[in-house]
Amino acid sequence: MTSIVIGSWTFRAAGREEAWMEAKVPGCVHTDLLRNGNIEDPFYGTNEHRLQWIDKQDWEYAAEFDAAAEQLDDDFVQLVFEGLDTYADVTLNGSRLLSADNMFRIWKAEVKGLLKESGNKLHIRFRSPVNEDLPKLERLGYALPATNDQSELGGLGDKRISVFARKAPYHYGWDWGPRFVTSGIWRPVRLESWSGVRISDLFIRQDAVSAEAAEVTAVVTVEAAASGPSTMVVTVEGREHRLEAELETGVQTLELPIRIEQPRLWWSRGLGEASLTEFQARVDKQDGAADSRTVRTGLRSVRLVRDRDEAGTSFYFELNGVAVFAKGANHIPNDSFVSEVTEDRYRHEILSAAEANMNMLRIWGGGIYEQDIFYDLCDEHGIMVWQDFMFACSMYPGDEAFLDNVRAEAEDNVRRLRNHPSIVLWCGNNEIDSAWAHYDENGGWGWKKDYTPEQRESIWADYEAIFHKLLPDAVERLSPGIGYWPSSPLISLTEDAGQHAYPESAAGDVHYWGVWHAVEPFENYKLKIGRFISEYGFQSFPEYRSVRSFAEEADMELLSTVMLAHQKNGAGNRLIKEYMDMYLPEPKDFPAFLYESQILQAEAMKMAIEAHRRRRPYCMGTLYWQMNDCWPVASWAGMDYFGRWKAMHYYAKRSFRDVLLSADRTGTGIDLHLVNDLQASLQGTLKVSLLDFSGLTLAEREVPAAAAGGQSRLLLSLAGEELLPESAASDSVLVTAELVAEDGSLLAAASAFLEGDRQLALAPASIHVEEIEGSGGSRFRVSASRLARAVWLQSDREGIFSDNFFDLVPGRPVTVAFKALKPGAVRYEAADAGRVTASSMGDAVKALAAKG
Ligand code: BMA
Repeated sequence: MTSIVIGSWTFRAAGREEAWMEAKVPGCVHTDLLRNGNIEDPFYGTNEHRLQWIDKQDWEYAAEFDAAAEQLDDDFVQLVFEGLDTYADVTLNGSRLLSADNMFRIWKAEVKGLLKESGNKLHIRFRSPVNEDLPKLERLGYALPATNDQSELGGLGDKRISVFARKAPYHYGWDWGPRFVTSGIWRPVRLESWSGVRISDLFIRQDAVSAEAAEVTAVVTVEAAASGPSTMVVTVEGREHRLEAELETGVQTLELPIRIEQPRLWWSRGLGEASLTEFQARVDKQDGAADSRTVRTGLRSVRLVRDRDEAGTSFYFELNGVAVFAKGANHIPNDSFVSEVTEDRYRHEILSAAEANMNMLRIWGGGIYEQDIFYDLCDEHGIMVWQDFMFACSMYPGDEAFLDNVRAEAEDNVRRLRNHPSIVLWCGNNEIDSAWAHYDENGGWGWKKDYTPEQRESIWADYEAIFHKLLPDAVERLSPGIGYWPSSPLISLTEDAGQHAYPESAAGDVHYWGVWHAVEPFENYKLKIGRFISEYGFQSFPEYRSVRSFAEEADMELLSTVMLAHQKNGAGNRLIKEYMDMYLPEPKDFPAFLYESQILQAEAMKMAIEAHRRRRPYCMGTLYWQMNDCWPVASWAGMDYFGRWKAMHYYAKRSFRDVLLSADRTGTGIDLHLVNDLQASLQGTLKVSLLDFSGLTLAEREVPAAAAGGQSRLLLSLAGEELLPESAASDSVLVTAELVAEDGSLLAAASAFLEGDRQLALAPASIHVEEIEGSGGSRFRVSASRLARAVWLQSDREGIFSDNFFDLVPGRPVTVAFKALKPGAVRYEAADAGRVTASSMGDAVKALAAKG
């Protein structure tokens, strides 16, 4: 098969006869307009509001290309469009090829008869998604709920039309994302040709995998120009497996069972190597035609276990027979303009997940089915993927054309992604079952109230057709063995009120938003624990440097127009302030406020993550909302749009460690827990100290400590006199705990204060950062003469520290390393941090600044 990419394109507004401008494909209209200097940076200030005209307009893209002689001679020639966003009419040399209506599908057209040797003219007209879908709303006669669709901002009043388009839902705005309803060619366009025979798909179906043997079937889709005898050989790990087959003209599937003894298994990070195995299939026809194709997969068995137990029903992933505690976050697209996400940005994201000890990411249903590289990286780094289909927080139409479109979308994507060992679950949608709450009159988000009983039944029937029938059928047919979960969150499909999840459900997965949306205290994270918590979160601001990318100095206040434009969750900025007044000392200025907002978020998430992990095995998964951002904004993300780790990402790295010592301030004292996510058991000594803020040891204690593989246990409860001798003041002491192995190595550490941050006797820091000689600016010794709370190290180069936002105890200096991603590299490498400065909470507090 020969394949060339059609790479050189121009574009212009349709129907205006303006000059053609250079376009970048893959790309979209917004970024093409920006590159040509026709619009200003969409992310800057309030520019978003002025760019809403773009989606009311049709756009045209054109390319001229030559076809290689051998392609013209081939039996079959196809144009393959991997992604057209969204309503597109395509012509080649004036002849109509196809009309597309789904961003998530792969579109193909036979072009053999139309192709010339040179000067082929490919033309795509993108019809405005707004003009296209408004009539569909008219025709339906009533609106469908679409909570996050920012139609007003788009100038459409209350006409929320996102649900009619098979297009990334977040393009229409979300509670962390701007409204940029793009159009364009968002994935490559290729000219593909072949003669004789070709392998158009190779699927390694994993029928039964264990440590003894992997029984797989190579499912090979073969297209033949003519019938005739052939030999297929599948090579894996140097061994050839053969099948003689009589091919028919056209498309057929050949299946070849293969047994691999003692396979190298694919494990998620923390449990073992993420070993990958390559399979090559080759078909040789007796008439001389031949083709081959290679795929990479990981051999593993995976199962979503939902078994009844004394507490309810379990919900966990079993990988190669081992129960896995899932640790990670929810992923959204890395950019409002998805084709702007370079491979290095993907590398940074997935490496950041692995570096922070995660083993799972949920690709949330309001974005896109991700690019191949996302899954490749997850495969390589042992990050399991919970894959939503792209439906979120809305009800969808269910007419036949819509269903057919969704079916084709599901087939394209499940087929494209099914060799990735990282994908452990397909999930129908985000939050729709619980938002509509069909069987609970007063449940859900109040959507049902707007509809007559007939309308309700019809809307729900449409829902069931997609999420209880069409999507599970596609997964079962195309990726057998991988679990399907209809909606997140959900208890189970009981078809009664018991179906819809609530935060304390003892079955299914839960989303807990009482903290944040319902302004409940952080401490409720310790109470509202489900079997698998697939969402919970707390907002913060990006750091000062990132805020300055969209705001001027004059905009730097919480309720300025620009800061509010970069906060998409109505009450968000006020909520951050409210919680800060509850938990942290008042910051001295706006930069200090930004910093404290990050500590606030990090402390909230630490409380949640560790509470979830301590409840293992009742709870077996914790995925916070949200991993990343699609533009610079105040949001629940742990790393900002520029990939800069917020305090939260560093905190998550500590709280997700496979061996965790967790210090829980209970109200009466401090409990020390040990959580062991490893398969092997642990043994050691727990060394506990009480220190004052000058570093003086006030009390010490040692107890033996052990935990079996996969166990969480309470090691020690400290209270009363034992915790705090009369001579000491609770506002200026901390408890440190270390788990030390028999050979003296440190297995885990934790610390806790006896009071909240508002009560602590903090002081401005005098932190000493000393570069370690010979480290080329990549390693530092950090020390303080008095306790420094939440020490923030800042470098003037981009990169990550091995640790940051930590409490620094006098007499206990720490060494930190600085690493960065080299372009094209697959891991972080030691790098020169440039100038490094350090500050702490004591420097941010208003009362202390006034004194100083
Ligand atoms: C959950 C997510 C998103 C949303 C987030 C914060 O509901 O599924 O829809 O962005 O909460 O509100």
